[in-house]
Amino acid sequence: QAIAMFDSGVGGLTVVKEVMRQLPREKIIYFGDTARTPYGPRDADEVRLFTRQIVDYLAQFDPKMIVIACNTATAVALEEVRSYTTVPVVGVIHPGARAAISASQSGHIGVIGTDGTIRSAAYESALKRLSPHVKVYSLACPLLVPLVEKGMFRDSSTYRIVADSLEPLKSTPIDTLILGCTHYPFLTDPLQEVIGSHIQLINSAEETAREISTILHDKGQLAHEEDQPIHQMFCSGDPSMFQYIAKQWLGDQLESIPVVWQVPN
Ligand code: DGN
Repeated sequence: QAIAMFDSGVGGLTVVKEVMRQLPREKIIYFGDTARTPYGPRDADEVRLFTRQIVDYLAQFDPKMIVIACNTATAVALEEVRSYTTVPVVGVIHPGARAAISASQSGHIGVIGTDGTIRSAAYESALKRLSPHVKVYSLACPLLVPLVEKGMFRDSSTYRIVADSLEPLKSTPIDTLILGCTHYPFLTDPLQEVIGSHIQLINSAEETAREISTILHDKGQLAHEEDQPIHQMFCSGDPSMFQYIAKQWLGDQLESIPVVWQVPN
């Protein structure tokens, strides 16, 4: 049985990479909704509808777990997905919040994400539940996801857009910045350069993969040592850019692991 993961596009591949690293025996079935990206500007009901369609699509593979590798969908649909599925459902917001709380010394934490994620205030509530006195500085950066979907990770215009987007955080006392969108780790270099090396960037993938591992371990469902997974990747739009980005990002792992590329109808 596989771990089913999805995102509005290529962003969730940042979580896939970490799951492949921590749990190399697990089979992954990934769906990127590249035809309908970005989810950030859409209203919550529409994101919940798309999420339901993708979860229904993934159900045909009888996965042992569903990972919502998208902050926007986690923010508005996690509880609902849990209500209509029987397998464990993992989101990316609580793991990211946990990682930020343990990383921050000052308790001043920045969060960047899509409009939808920031509007939902899901990080703020998750952070405050873990540590009530923490101060949260939230900022929507709607221009960043389209750059990633176009594969523009280090272009000079990317640096300019990242600098303009982060400007409002420059005057805050944050020591930690949560990348509250799974697309943003693709932009780690420009983000770190613009915000400064004194600020720690938090990518929720590592902590999310740990949570996946703990749940599977506790349920006795971890893959066996001898399993050789063949991953399956799907996208709803043109697969060429998706495939190009996935190969760039997952490079090393893909050399040793065969991947089946498919586009659902
Ligand atoms: N990767 C998604 C997230 O983590 O919120 C967002 C993408 C989007 O569709 N804007």
